Amino acid sequence: YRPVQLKPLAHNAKAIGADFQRYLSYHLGRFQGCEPFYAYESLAYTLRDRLMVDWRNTWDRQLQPGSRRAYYLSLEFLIGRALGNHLLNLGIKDETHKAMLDISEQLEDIVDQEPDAGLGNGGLGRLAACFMDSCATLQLPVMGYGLRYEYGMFRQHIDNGYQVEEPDRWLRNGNPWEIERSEYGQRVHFGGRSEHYRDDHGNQRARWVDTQDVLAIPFDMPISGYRNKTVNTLRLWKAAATEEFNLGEFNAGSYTEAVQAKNNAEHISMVLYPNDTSENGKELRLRQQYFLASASIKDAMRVWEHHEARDYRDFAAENVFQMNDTHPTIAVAELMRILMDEKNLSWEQSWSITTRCMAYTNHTLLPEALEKWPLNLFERLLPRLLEIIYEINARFLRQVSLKWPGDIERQQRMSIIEDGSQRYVRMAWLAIVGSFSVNGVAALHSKLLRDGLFQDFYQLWPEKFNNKTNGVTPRRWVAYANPGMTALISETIGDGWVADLSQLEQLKSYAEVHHEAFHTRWREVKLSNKQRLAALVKAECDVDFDPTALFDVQVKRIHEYKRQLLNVLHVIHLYLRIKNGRLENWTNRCVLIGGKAAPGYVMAKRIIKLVNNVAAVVNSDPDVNGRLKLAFLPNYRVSSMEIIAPATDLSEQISTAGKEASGTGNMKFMMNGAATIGTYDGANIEILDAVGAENFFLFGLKANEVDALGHHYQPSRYVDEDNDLHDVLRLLRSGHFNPNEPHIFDMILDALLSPHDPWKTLADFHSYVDAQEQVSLAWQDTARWTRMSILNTASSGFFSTDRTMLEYNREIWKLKPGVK
Ligand code: DL6
Repeated sequence: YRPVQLKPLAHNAKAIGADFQRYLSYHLGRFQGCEPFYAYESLAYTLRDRLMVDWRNTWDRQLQPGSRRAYYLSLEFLIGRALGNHLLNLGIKDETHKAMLDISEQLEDIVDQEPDAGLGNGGLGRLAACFMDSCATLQLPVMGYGLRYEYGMFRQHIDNGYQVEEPDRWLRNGNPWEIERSEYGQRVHFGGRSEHYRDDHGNQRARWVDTQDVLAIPFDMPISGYRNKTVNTLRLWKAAATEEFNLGEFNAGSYTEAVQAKNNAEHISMVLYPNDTSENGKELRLRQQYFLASASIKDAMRVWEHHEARDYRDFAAENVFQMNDTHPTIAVAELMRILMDEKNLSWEQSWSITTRCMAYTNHTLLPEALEKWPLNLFERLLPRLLEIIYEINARFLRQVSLKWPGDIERQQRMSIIEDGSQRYVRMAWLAIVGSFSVNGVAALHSKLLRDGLFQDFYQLWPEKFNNKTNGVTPRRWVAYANPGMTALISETIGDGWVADLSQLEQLKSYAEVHHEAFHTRWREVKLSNKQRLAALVKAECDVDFDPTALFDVQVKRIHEYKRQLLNVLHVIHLYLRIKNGRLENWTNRCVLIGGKAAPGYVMAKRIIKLVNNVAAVVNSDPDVNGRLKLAFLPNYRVSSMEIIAPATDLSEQISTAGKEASGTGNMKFMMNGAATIGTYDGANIEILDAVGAENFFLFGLKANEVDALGHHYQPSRYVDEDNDLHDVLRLLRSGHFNPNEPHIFDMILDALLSPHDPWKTLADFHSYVDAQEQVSLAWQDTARWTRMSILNTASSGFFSTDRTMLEYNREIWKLKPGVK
């Protein structure tokens, strides 16, 4: 059929209102006064229509022959809500607001109906979502590939202080943003065996036979750029049973088995693994990883072949795959398999293509998070892939032995196959060997990779290694989440900063105290954001936060290395000061902690219980009298951070140095004018450099000092030398916070006092308390604090994912940005 010329739809309130009404009545069959969710759905369709022309044009543009594209392969995309973001990007928030008012609807209420797309655990997944936003804004031809989990990150509620998990059926009412494209479904193979044969030319070949196949069905989500007529695509795969999968059993008369087989296939995309470090050894997880890698590579090849026969030797010139952590790195072996077994290329040709297409990002230094798969599982599930990995490894180890003849230990260390009573495939090693680029996500992290975890590989291929410091998108995290500050900044320096965050530098001169009017407005905006957060805390935790107090916030996954415990110890210390009448230089504080614990992570769950129990005591003690509040915010997610970040005064980034790869929450807070109290870790270091030491509360051991302490660590020494710490631990041990549940916090005390505590929490206590004292003093000088807050925002330009994506593009992807 002939391509139709699509006309852009009008952006005025009248047209938006009319389309909204049409969707509500004629499409959804709902009428005014219906459940508010349908208003959201109608408005989402109304907006999606307004993205469609640009979506299609972007796609056509990016498909031009000879154009190079990048694919971001990620098991997680923590995108959150879409409606408000598209309104911002299209620049039609005011008209839409008016259209809704005209029919007696409040836009804010409608926006609130959208469930968060929680398709990720934390930083790694949220980073992928920010990258997508920036690529669209920079008009880079980048497509995201992920999984369309039926159940995203679990919902958390608190019962008697304990975390309780509930499934997140975010698709219950459908997802108006997605478009199913079953015509582009792919078959993904599992099981079976490999068969070796000679082709017509007498060449030795292999094929994968007797497989059990699963269908991958793509669902596309639009990713709009900021006011630039560009809409990129996030393609999420859903698993479905093939026809024969069902029919085989069905014809044999066993209906139940037929349904079972269908369920098994569909399980693959059923649920996100709720772990922020890797889940080793779980068959379903490996199935998910291969399912994503295989479907996405096949799809990228289909797109590339688009109408014409292509010579695969050109593939690497036009396609690059960025692998988000080790999760999708089976893609290395899958691309090899397809090129050799299906496109009939030789090993050498296939390897040359693969190693020019693949790039790998590492996101963690924690050794327990390095994925490895038991060989027997691999063999059963992906036998042909394992053969290929063996061959990659054999050829690679030959290279190692040429460089370091006779160094057997090094060969063992570097082997993709880990030997021992149980043998494993080391996915990070496969990723490094198969990629032309390997990057960490902050300067310190990349250095520690080169000097530690990946040292052998760095010595072999120094040119592969590079750093790409993370960022966050200023559209969602400032322009959308903080409209008050956005208006003030734009009135002051113009609105160019939204798409070029380095322009925030111009705010630096306004930080000086003589800009009184600006300072006053800055504080007013913060105060109103704090009122909004206080309302949320009241609604969710029934705790009263006084917006004039210091808002001290730590929200992130609960993990021992992130040291929420250190924060709680400090709160107990402040509580004891109040009880003991030590109120010199007192600053009233509201401390907010939020985050989810992996369901199987017992210690993390106990830390949540501790926060809640300490909160109950502190908040109800009349002696405290408003000087200190503590709340645990349940179900921390993207949409709650949109309220939290703009309202925060003090950002807690207190991980054990050398353990947090980068952190990105730290950047969201900084952009919104919070000062950081933090260790010399991850991107904190770059934040400190950008804003200056006088505007950052640094404390604690450095990474090399943590290492040096190693086996000599004696936590009891710190307790003996510090009365404050001694008193805090004594109160905790006394059962003061758990009178009805004796000993439940013993495990926490034991961990803190163990010489084997890898997180060295007690070693940093004293220095943390001192830094918090400095915070309290700084807060009391309102002009100084305001200046510091403005300077944090003004210095945050570097932490835009626009900068990060430009670096990826300049040094790794080498794509040509599209034009409007
Ligand atoms: O790079 C994004 C994000 C970093 O900011 C965090 O510091 C880091 O912990 C996180 N890494 C992971 C790795 N999980 N696994 N495997 O989530 O990545």
